[in-house]
Amino acid sequence: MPEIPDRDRAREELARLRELINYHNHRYHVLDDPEISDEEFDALFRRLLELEEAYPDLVTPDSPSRRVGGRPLESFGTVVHRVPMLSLANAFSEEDLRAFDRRVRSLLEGEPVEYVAELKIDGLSVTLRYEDGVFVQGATRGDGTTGEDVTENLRRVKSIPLRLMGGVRESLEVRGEVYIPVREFEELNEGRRRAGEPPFANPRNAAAGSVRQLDPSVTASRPLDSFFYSVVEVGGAPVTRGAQDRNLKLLQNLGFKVNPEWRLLPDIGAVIAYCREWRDRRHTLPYEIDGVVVKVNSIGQQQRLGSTSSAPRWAVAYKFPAEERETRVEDIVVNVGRTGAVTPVAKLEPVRIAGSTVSRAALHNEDYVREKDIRIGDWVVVRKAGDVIPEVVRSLPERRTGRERVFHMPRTCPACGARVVRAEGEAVHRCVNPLGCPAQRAEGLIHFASRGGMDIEGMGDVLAVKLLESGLIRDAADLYRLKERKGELAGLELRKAPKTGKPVRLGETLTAKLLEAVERTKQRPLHRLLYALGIPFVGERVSRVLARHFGRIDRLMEATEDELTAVSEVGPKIAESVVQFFREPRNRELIERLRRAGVNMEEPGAGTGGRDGLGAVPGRPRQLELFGPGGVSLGPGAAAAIAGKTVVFTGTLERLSRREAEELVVSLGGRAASSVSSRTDFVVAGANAGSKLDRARELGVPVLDEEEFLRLLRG
Ligand code: 0OX
Repeated sequence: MPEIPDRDRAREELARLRELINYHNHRYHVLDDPEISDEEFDALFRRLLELEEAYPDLVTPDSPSRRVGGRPLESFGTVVHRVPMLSLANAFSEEDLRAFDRRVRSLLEGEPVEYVAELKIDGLSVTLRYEDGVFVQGATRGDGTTGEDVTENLRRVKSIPLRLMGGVRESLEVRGEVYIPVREFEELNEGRRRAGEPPFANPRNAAAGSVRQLDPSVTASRPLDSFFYSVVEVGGAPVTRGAQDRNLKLLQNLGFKVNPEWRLLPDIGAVIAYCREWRDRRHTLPYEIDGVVVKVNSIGQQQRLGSTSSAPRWAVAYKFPAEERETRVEDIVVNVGRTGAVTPVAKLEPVRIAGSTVSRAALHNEDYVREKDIRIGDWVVVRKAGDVIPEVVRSLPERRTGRERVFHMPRTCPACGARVVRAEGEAVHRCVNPLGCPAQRAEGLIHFASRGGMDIEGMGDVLAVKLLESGLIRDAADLYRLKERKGELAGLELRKAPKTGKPVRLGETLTAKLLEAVERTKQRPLHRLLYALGIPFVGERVSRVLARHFGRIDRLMEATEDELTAVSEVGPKIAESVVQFFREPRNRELIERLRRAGVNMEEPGAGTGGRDGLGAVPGRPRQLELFGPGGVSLGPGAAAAIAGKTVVFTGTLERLSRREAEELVVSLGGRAASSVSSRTDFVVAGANAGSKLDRARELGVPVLDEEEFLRLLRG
């Protein structure tokens, strides 16, 4: 081992080592073309660490040693973007691309236009600042105006240069995408599964989660990579000249990784051909893309085209159509739902579609299976409807071997053995044993306790099934008597421990929590109870309408079909279902037992009989028109606050149903999206918000609670 030299020599040697290590790092992580072995590289790195340990004051901000170690942060600081990080308008078809081109050319009054097409990397957008050639700050997109300071984490991404190549001294801001390649993503998840940690849903979530770690050493352990595509500021001034193709080359010369598939294209025809090509070839790439970004090449023209409040007019994101994949139907099983509906489900050979693995798809009913001619053992085409729900598009009879089997609905319920019948004119089969069927009772109880219903914290599917199986309860009303059987409840076996085989019991702490949670539900407003009862066709929205109109459950229980259909939004099907439900003696008995247990049966603030609520009363404007849906009052600034914004709701709101909230946003000119992305302007989180809230936090998307959202609307 060489000696530790004196300070001046150490300074010189360190400078040489930094340059050498940064050079070999670039060869390895950016160019994928190393010149030296890993052992040689490690030796250089060890020497750097040794000298820095001897002379800690000689550690510079661009030292490769700063890619390792580091202390966890308490929280991320915020960064106000000097140039806003705009989102992109979408194009979903070739016609949309042509419309984009027509608009661009008409705004540029017939000037010739060239386009740059780039793959749209499905990662996390980041912006980096360099001063005097050294990386000084990295931030997430956040809401486009303000992001999170993730400098220390981005320093751990090996393909991000800590010092720019070519001796650049001017300050610089560049933007790009941090992502995890598919193969590395799968390995990462495999490791997580082995360690008993929950796997990430897709590479993008994994990348976002890894960049948003407070402990930079966790980020360092994740296989993050990057591609850069924008130069936004040079020497403290926005870039207003030049061209995108030249900027991509510049980025490459500065040491950034630039996706090599970009093309300079002469017209929209060539752009469309490029989009088609990548639509079909996207799976040959080692990373995920969700489209193509098309940009006007000339920055001068970009400047003249300008931006709307949210997106540039000079760029568009072509989004690939829903991805379709072929896989095999391993089996068709049936599922017994809360209302006794027995529905077929295809068990599929697992296949990755649109960023997650699909192994099941609902087949709805027997006719659906017959019409699509889906057989057990068939090859089928599968896609995700709206990029979320897996569905079987069609079977591929040409790939049959003769060993496939036709599916038949079982004649008896797989959960209780009772008969399964299909009523005249109905598509679904039902188990005829609503009281005795454990599957129906379990589903009913799970629904009762669900978020939109009575929202019993801590009561998941497993516990619901165990409570029923053990005989501790027979139905939802028994939940309120559980406090009398505390001891038995605490001893309830949930499962066996995987290694020791010992029973895992609910225990006293969870028992106390569960009982408290059950107790709290007594105060829920009527609409939650109505939803929780699981009356067919009465979802969250209708429950609210009914609760507001009738005010008390007794009035609803006595309502006739005519009275019900007189309520706005209640059609004959709902009316018939409600009347039938309350005619049933066992349902009336259940409600009586809930009442005796102390469960609230009134809607706070509602009038009775439709004089005050949402009901359409002749001669009186409905609240909906005076206010927003759900009677939310709208101030003069409401439209200005919402118009053009993309909003995502998550969790349970108290004042509005999810649908009402979404309608409200749309009626004010905004967009209500179902999933959180970097293009979400803000998320409104109600009680028990789940993964969408996590995702919003990961991406730095602003989160409002219900009260703040209502305040925004009131102006
Ligand atoms: C990507 C990507 C994202 C520049 C101005 C609006 C969008 N995900 O790969 N964004 C952009 O461009 C910005 N380019 C890309 N290639």
